[in-house]
Amino acid sequence: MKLKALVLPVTAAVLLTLGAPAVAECPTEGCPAQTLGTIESPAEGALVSGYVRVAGFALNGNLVSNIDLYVDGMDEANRVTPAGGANINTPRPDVMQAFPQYAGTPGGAPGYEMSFRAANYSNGTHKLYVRVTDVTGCCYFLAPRTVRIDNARNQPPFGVLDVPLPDSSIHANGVLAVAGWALDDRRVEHVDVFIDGRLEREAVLGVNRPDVAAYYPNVPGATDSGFVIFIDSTRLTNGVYTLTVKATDDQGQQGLLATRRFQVFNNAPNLPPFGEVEHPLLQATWFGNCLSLPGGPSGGEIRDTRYIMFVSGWALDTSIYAERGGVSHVFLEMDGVVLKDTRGAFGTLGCRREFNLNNALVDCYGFYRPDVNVLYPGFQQSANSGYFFAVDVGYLLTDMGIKEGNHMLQIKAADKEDNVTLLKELPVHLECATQNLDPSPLGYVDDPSNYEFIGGIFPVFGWALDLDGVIRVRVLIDGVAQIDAVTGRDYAEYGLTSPDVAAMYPNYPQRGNARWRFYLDTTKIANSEHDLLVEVIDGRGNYRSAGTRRFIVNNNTLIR
Ligand SMILES: [Ca+2]
Ligand SMILES: [Ca+2]
Ligand SMILES: [Ca+2]
Repeated sequence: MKLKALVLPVTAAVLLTLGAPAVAECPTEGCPAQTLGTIESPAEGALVSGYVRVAGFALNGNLVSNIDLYVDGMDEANRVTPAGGANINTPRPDVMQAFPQYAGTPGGAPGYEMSFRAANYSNGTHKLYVRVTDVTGCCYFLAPRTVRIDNARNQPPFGVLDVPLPDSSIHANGVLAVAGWALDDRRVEHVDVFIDGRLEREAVLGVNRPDVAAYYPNVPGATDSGFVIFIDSTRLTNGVYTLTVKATDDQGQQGLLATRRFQVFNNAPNLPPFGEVEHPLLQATWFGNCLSLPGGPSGGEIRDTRYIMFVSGWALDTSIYAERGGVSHVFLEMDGVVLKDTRGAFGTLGCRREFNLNNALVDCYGFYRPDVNVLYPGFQQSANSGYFFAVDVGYLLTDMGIKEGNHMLQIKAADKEDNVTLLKELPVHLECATQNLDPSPLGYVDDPSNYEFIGGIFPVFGWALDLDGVIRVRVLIDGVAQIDAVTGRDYAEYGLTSPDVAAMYPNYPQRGNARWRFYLDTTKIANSEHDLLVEVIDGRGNYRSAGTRRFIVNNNTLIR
């Protein structure tokens, strides 16, 4: 039944393509005989205004290199898309289901999307033409579309709902993620999420979407057009629901972004917690003072405040019943052995004040996280979901008997009924700073965040410290040193203010000006997942890694 519903509109689209006009300038020799495709949006005869989204799919088996939009004619003068101005080769599982013979071919992701500005044309009837060019140079036009432009009309907001996918079910932790983007000819005022017709939540606006900006280049605000909200699905009984997302502009004009069916099937009354580990980065070096101070300044597990390593992030739990749901504690393990637990002995709250860190609260769960609260409204503890551990590596290496070298750090969260989730497993390297006379650098990447999608020339921000002093900070992508796209140097601009770093690491030189900036040209690296390694050259001339950040490049690349 579901398959049939998908096949019908696609088959109708093929029939439209057969009526497309032939184009003299495109070679036909050696080109695939069969082409498929259509302009799905706007619909035939649609009344349009503002920024008109033109989207559909095109397929001839080859990888598409370019898709161009023409208005009122097929000559070069009628072309409206700038070079690379269309988002192409996007996945369309529904189309692949209808045409399985193309699955696995280079052209197997046949979606496209672009836009034009209606105000550039007079009111009245206009014709849209879409030309598809593949990597072999073969090209063809899709059947044209007629639209009516009315520039006096306030355009309803438009956009795309990226998740949930159609007919999907909820993730195992019970969180329903709703995310996409919305644009308007004026300004998107709010985006509302409805479940079975009832307003559930207002989404958070302003999420960075460089990919949207790439194919809506002349829409102000496209860079920050993303929205997102997370909903606790355990508050819904198991079953099928309809999700509706609407955006409203500053004049009260409403636009429907999407309607989706999704299934709630929470197979246990109490699901495990979820969350994020923000510090440390992957493959960070953790170092400490291994000289056996008799008992240390306090006799406790924090002995040398110059070498404190931090672990931080947030954790939440879905819950229908307040007495059962909720995070009870977060704990750290090294190679499977518990190092620290926010729950103290006999189930008491382990949160404590550390004398050697100006009585700061450490090894705690429950720190104020307004950012998490905004994204996870209605979840228990979401305002106070932060956790924070302070680890003295010298104490681990001397008193706890852990050996220098590579280890696995595991950060876990448990709920009130002891359902445990591994939030993250991070390889870390432990060493004694006192043995090699080269204390390792400390560093962090503030932006991009973990697994963030970035594009274009992206300003990477972070900070770096070293007890020997920081001379240079270099950025390596997948092991290759990068050149700053603005300065042309092979190192970052260092010395920007960092009061937050100074507060955490009061004993380090340059702590107040430890931030760096590096303009990364992401167009020179492939559209995929990459590792960004921060390398510090210190005052002794040592080159050392300060940690790795994983991110995803998503550029609208043009292959002509
Ligand atoms: Ca509008
Ligand atoms: Ca739970
Ligand atoms: Ca050093």
